[in-house]
Amino acid sequence: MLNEINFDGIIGPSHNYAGLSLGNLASAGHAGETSYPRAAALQGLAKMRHNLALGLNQGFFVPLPRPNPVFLHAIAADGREDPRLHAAAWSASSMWTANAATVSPAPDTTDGRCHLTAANLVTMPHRAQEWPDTARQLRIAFADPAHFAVHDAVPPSFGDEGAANHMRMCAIHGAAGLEIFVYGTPGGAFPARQNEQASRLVARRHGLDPARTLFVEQNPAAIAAGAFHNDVVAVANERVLFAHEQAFADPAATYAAIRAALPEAEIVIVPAEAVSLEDARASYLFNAQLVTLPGGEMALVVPTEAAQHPRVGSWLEGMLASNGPIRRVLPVDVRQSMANGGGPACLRLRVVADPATVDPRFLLNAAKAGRIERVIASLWPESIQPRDLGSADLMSCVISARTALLQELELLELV
Ligand code: SUG
Repeated sequence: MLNEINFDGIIGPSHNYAGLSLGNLASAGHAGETSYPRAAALQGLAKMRHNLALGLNQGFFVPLPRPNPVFLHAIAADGREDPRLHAAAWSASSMWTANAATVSPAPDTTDGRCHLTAANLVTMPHRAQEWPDTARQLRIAFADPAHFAVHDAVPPSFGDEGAANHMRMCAIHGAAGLEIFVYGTPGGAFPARQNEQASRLVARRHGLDPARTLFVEQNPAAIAAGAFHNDVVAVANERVLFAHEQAFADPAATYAAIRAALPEAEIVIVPAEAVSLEDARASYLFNAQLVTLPGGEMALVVPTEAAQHPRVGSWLEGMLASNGPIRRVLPVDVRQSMANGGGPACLRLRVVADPATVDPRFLLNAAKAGRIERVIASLWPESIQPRDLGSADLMSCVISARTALLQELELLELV
């Protein structure tokens, strides 16, 4: 049976704060700080366990090879390069699997298979190196050609950030959906990472029905306020869209187009007078996982920062007291990822599929979570300072930690 599976990125042993992402104010604000990879990965694992305990399907992807030898070779690294360029080779940014790919589930596509296109992430050098290794992993996890088609990234001329700029609305996960691609227009203070042509190209490749596909422009003011991805200001699940009033360039036309394509749509709009774009960016209210619990109720899995934020917290209380479609708010602590601009929703890629068609090595259960935890707790570095990046000791530590994880998960073909 088709169901939503959330694939979280296991946070890699080289997690650090090098401040590499222009326009991502959390990344810039924490540049140079000491990071705690072990705590980070345990926080990510705790979120996966939290969602598993809710009765949701949970999968994971393993960290990509870091420092990336292919990237170090490509930049002719010899110790004289810009330290930020060197740090890029060490970035653990593949943890944010919402940027791994765009996913169109089988009911939406002409050939009745689930299509995944790896995101090229070309706007940021430290992220642009991810996709060949991501595609390799996707081709193992979703290897069954009767059910899945995995595509390489779109040409680098068109920036593509994957599921972070894509939403899907439908009556229930297994039914045909409305796919909404959200792109940015360049010219603002910060990069508009998602290019419209990339979105259109992905939709054509996936064989989507134009009558059930929308292309919507992000509000340039949201990007300027630090919402470098659409998922910092909006999230959708089944018939519900939860969005900031200023998420889209033309909100009224966007809501009308959604309602025309999906009459049962319910749109929950958070007004700017209650929660400003700045509050949304600082609290990551919308970078939440909006999920349907096995009983049919919808829950919003928010970062603790959102629940504790004075205006956002009281808005959430008001929402729960009203009779809206979102019935529960569940905070999770992913602070180490948050400090690099990655909330609960950044850490997961949603795939609607029958779990029986996925390579079981990528699916989580309680016993496997325990095994992953033991590897992280014993081998992930406790802390990293950006100046440690490049040290031979740290290099052998992060490489052997990742290899031990792959061995534990019987995924050594990804070494
Ligand atoms: O691409 N941060 C990531 C955060 C990605 C969040 N994902 C979603 N919103 N879906 C980024 O900006 C910081 C890395 C550093 O600065 O070292 C970073 O890459």
